[in-house]
Amino acid sequence: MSSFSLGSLARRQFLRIAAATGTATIAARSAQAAMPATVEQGRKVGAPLRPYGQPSPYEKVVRVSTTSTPTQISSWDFTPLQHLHGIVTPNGLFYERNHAGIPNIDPRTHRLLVYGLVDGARAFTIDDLLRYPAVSVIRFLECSGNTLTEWKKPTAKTVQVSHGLVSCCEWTGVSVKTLLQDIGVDSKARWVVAEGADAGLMDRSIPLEKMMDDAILAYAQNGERLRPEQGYPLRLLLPGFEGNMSIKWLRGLKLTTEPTYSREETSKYTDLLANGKARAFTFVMDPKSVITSPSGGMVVENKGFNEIRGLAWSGRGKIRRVDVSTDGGAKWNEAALQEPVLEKCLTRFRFPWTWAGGSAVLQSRCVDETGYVQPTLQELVRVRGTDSVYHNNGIQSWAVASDGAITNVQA
Ligand SMILES: Nc1nc2c(c(=O)[nH]1)N[C@H]1C(S)=C(S)[C@@H](COP(=O)(O)O)O[C@H]1N2
Ligand SMILES: [Mo]
Repeated sequence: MSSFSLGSLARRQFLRIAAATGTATIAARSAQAAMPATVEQGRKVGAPLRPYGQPSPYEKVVRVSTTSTPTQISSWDFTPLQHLHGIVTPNGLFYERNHAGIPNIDPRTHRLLVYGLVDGARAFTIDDLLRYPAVSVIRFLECSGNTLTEWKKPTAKTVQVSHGLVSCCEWTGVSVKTLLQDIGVDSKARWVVAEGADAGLMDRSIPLEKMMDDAILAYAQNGERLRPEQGYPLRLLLPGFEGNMSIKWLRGLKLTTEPTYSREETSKYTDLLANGKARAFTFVMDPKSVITSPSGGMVVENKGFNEIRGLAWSGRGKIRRVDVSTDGGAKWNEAALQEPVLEKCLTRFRFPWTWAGGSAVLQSRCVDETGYVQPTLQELVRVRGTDSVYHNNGIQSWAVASDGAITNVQA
């Protein structure tokens, strides 16, 4: 038995090739460079290089915007969840929620001002922030208004419109903790007011504890600098908290003793209960899941094997388990979770379903690592009433008719 290293194997292969062709490699290479490109006869030459790639012209997957705003001043559009794969949302399909349009910000003149209860206010340029140690995490972002149309009756035709105000990407930036520790925080500080530079005057009070835990000053998403829609050149990212608090086009962080009670945390982004009181500061996005395929507007074409696919996420941590029902919640079956299963991140689940051809009601229900079980809509309504706008994480039902057509129902 002879043993040899990888190096000697490669060398032997090289010698064999050189012997077979009877030429020295160097000579062959220079002859190749002088030759024009060869085109197989009868074949059309393909498209030239592009400096920035685009999807295939056969793929028509796009965001769709809401029809319930009268102007584009306040606007939102939905991620096409039913057409995506895996857990990462491509940058061009990340959902958008803009209260006053997308500002055009020159990163050379933009500043982040950190002031209030700190050891000396400081203004940072984007280049300053790029010099700090960087962190990257894959985290979902969900508008707490996601699924707001579904409180009273099934309304959205597709999962894109019922659940598409959630997206997930790899965010890169500076952890807020690193920056605040560098500046020095006054021991009296408890809250941080984050301020946006758009015309919408978005400001939200965030517990200092959250800021020192896992908040990020993000300047990049999925490997490239933020898209203007996502807050270019800088946004706050508060993993697991309602999307509204992840202030885009971030220009200010003010450290205070008390929350500010801004418009966005009093008149808006509170949850009116049936007794006339409102829940306020409902920061964390509770566990939620939805079947994305097959889902509303689709048609199940084949009897027999169909894979049920969906997404689950929790603002409290990792998804521990997802169950799928095909009979409106009478019987539940455990779905497989696709790795990686990360905290505060979309988790893909799959369930092998054999459709016999009759009618069915498809549902998914998730449990996170804290043991929280996703409620039915009825359970949620019992506690919250139907005057709430935000934080609808109820179980979604899709009815499959005997012809395979799928519609949004409440089961
Ligand atoms: N400055 C600013 N920040 C903002 C908003 C905004 O309109 N202006 N919208 C908020 C809301 S309601 C949500 S849900 C998220 C949406 O982030 P996205 O557009 O990147 O998906 O940004 C939040 N941050
Ligand atoms: Mo939002």
